[in-house]
Amino acid sequence: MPRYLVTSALPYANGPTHLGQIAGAYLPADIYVRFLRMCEEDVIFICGTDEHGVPITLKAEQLGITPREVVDRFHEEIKNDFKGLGISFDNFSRTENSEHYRFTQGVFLDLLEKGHITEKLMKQFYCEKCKRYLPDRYVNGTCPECASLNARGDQCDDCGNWLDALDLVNPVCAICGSTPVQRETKQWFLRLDQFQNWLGKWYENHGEWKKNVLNYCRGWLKKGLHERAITSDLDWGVPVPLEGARGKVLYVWFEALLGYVSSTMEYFAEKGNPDGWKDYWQNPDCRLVQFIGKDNIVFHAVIEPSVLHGLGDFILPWNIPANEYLNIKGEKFSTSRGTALWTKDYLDHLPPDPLRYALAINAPENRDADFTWDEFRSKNNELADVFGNFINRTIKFAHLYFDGKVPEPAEAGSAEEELMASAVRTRDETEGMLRKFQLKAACSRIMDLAREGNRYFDQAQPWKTAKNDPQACATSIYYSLQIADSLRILLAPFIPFTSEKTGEMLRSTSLLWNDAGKECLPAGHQLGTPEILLSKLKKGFEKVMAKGETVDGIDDSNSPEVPIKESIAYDEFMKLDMRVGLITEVHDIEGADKLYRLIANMGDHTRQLVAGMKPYYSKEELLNRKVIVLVNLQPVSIRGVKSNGMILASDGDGKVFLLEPGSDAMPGDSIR
Ligand code: B3M
Ligand code: ZN
Repeated sequence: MPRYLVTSALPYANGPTHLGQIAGAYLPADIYVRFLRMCEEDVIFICGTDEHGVPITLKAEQLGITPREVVDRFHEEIKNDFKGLGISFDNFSRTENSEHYRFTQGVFLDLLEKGHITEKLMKQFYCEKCKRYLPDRYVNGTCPECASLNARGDQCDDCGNWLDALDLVNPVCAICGSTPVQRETKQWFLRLDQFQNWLGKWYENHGEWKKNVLNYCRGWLKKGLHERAITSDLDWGVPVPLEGARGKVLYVWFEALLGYVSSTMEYFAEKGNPDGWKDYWQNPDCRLVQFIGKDNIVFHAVIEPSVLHGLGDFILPWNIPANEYLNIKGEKFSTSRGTALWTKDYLDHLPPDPLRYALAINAPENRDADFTWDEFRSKNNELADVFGNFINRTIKFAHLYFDGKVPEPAEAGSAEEELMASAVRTRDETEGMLRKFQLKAACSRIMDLAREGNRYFDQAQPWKTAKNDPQACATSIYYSLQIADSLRILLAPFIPFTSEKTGEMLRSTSLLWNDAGKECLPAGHQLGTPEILLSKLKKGFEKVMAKGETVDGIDDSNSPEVPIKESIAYDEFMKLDMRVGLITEVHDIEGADKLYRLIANMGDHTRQLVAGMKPYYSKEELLNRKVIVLVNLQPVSIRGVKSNGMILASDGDGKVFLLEPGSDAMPGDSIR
């Protein structure tokens, strides 16, 4: 039986996390691990902060504090970001720790001993103004591969190539901007050239890897691998464990990749089983899955396997499902460049699951994706409508008509059999997708089941059968509750907090993947109280966030569409008959640019209405929306279209907001 060792790229402790990192390497890994746990697989999830190298020392110089103060501060901040988002690592370590020093220095000496590391003099940039060598990111310039101006001494941010600083075009010192000179310096080199053929064969055995990863690796081999410096002149990092190597540290990428191992060692040492790490890292039945962003492919698919293979008794990555970039306005998020939407800023205003859902369903799995708050809002509202509303109204009905218990169904008809069969198909198909890292497709497929549950509920019309066919009502609520429970299970890897809250409302807590599609809620099972699972967001909510205010969520504006200019006398008001309507159709009206013709489900009938909502709401925003309708009005004809009632809304700041009943109100309910 295979076991799984899942890692996420160790984030540099040079700043808080941003949504680009979450979408790339952390959320996908967490979804995958949660799924494996639900399949009762043996899996451990490992990460930690990457605390050495130029990204840290540059930050320290920018902030005027020491590197240790930088890593201590951001290790905590990053840990809090992940906790807030529910990224469920089994161990979150840090490379600034003695166990990591000991292990990486041991690896260096082992590889040196085996002839995979050699020492030699090399030319390195030196800044005569700053009087210091300029290792990797201390030099900026133009990329020799793709001509991007975003290249740094170790890597180009745009094409992801690992660079030799000396190849940079127009190199400048990253601190003072002057042109550096070249000076000789002694460094130690990893003989990557020795692994060229072996890597080629190894890649060919991994045809199942994502195309973008394989193409990238083959491209590297085509250029030919050569020895690469794995030490640098810095006073912050893991010292090179040799006489005569004063002032030299291990290059951050060489030692950080080994951070996955030292974090696993720490995990087992803390569990009182100091050799337990070997059951994973030195066990051929263990599948090492490494989630990263595409800019880290070269390090995880070239350096790391060469080092682990060179050591001899370590497993190699089983899969490296690297994601593309999540951009904002076409620009890559970047901690060091400070262009980002920070995780903490999001969590200060909104709950984690809407973001998890929005980043999962729009994940940059095979191409870059662009993040916009408008797209986030539409995904948030989709989750609230399609999933949240379904759960809520199903449980609400059980309370309204069956004393808060799962009702006794009649014999399942074809609709019920098809619905449950669809839940089983969804479970099995999405298991296949998740095992192939197609997380986005799996999430979308599960939401299709939620849509199917809504359709079943609407077609069964329990608000009608409650009165005229209670047995049919009981059957439709029974099966809707089973689907609600299956959705709770299937969406748990994506929206764990909401899934848990749903479990409290259903009083059902199994998190076994295979329980989805089964009738786990027997008749008579007592349900919990329904509550609002997810709030919808208004257009422009992010401006409120920018002002640092808390977003008040659902559009529960309590003023009508037709502005009630003057107050209505109480007894007049009491004569108004206001009912809940569910908009099922939205049509344009010939020649009327402000009007829609709407069909509303009023519980026991449907009603045609004309409403001047075109300037304020799109058709999609009106469809399946609950509104409040004034029903005891004389029907009128507007532009030749009969309107049998009026929708209530308010006006304010030149806009009109629809009045919305509580999400648990049902079509036909009277508003009093
Ligand atoms: N610290 C991630 C980055 O490029 C880098 C990953 C190390 S994984 C060993 O921000
Ligand atoms: Zn300088």
